[in-house]
Amino acid sequence: SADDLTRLQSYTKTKYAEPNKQYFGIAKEKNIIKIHLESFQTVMIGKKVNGKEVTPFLNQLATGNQDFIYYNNFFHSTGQGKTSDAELAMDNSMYGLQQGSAFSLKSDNTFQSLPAILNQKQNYSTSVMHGDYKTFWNRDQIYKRFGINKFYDATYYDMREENLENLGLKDKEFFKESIPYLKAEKQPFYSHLITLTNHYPFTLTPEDATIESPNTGDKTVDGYIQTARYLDESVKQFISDLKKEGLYDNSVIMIYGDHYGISENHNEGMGKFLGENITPVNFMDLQRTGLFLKVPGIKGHVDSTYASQIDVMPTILHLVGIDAKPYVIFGTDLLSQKHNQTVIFRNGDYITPTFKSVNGTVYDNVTNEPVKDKQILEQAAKIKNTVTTELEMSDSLMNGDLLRFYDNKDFKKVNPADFQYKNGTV
Ligand code: GP9
Ligand code: MN
Repeated sequence: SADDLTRLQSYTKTKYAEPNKQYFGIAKEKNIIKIHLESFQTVMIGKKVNGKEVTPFLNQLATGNQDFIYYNNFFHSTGQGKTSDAELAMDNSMYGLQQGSAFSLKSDNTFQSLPAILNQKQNYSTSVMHGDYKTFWNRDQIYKRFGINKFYDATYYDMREENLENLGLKDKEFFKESIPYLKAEKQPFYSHLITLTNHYPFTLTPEDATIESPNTGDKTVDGYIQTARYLDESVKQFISDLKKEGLYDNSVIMIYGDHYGISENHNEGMGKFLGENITPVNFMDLQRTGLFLKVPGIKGHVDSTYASQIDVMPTILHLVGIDAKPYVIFGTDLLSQKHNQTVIFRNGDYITPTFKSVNGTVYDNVTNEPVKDKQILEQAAKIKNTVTTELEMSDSLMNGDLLRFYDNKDFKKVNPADFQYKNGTV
């Protein structure tokens, strides 16, 4: 009801983090290119197999010496909706559902999404590109509610058999064929490119496998190392093409992992690869999926701020010079002095820069041993309450479709009938 909306708004208002004056509007009118890395976990950064780096290109970006800010304590906020939950969090600053995928179950809801706001406030053209068919995850329905103008799905790409691997188009081919579509977008554009090859069960043809298998005895982990390398090479190729085509300098570029690729079922193989025993506590440490952010006018560096996917929308809004205040947003601007560093997971666990809560027990981040200090435990109990409240708020927003009651003078209601995703002709 409208009362629930009022409750929700009074909660999100207290979380609002005002923009950092130094950066507000610094990326005004820049293109925004969003590169979604399927199943990428930052534990791969710096790792080697027989002396060879798994992700040499991303490793360079992660030094902070390139143009990118590397957020090394950036986590995913996804649940059962996997890729779709990551997309939801990034574009709406909210959580997925406790069960199932909001893309599938809540696609009739009203949203006030980042793409729609960018389009309404600053005339951005918005698009998604992906080498799979448009109905997967119900994307062709929910994207209309997000106000996404164009959806370049598999029908826009050369899907001949030799170009495919696992669920769809191979990433290198996908990025190559996406370049002309990007060039054709009216600037400034907001374009979201979703990769696919680094996906369970992590298969690859021998020609595409350019790093040796680590031979952990677990096929999934072994495959993951090789598809992660393939992903790394495909991103390298894409960034170099963006430079060639003159799309690099005038664009904000964000690169992020969507969710874990290696589940608890593979703790043994993963543990063997990492040379450590994986417990439920350090499994949380592996939920870092990373954010690499290039903003024209901000020098690359490493930033150890704790954050998650829900923090991206307010960050982008402020970078292009739109105040996040009038919107219902759970995350906080990464560059704000008031950024909130408690990272909330969909299952109610959380992590802060110093301690984490896993399944109700609080652990120290340095030792991963249970915390005994009373003061910290008291602090942790308070945080746990906020975590519960926040997830309840997000659920009530979703389940009550609360944004339909929000008459926002800074937002024109999106009419899904205005959007149609025609098939491509490739
Ligand atoms: C499919 C893709 C995979 O189009 O984005 O989704 P996932 O299985 O990772 O949720
Ligand atoms: Mn995914």
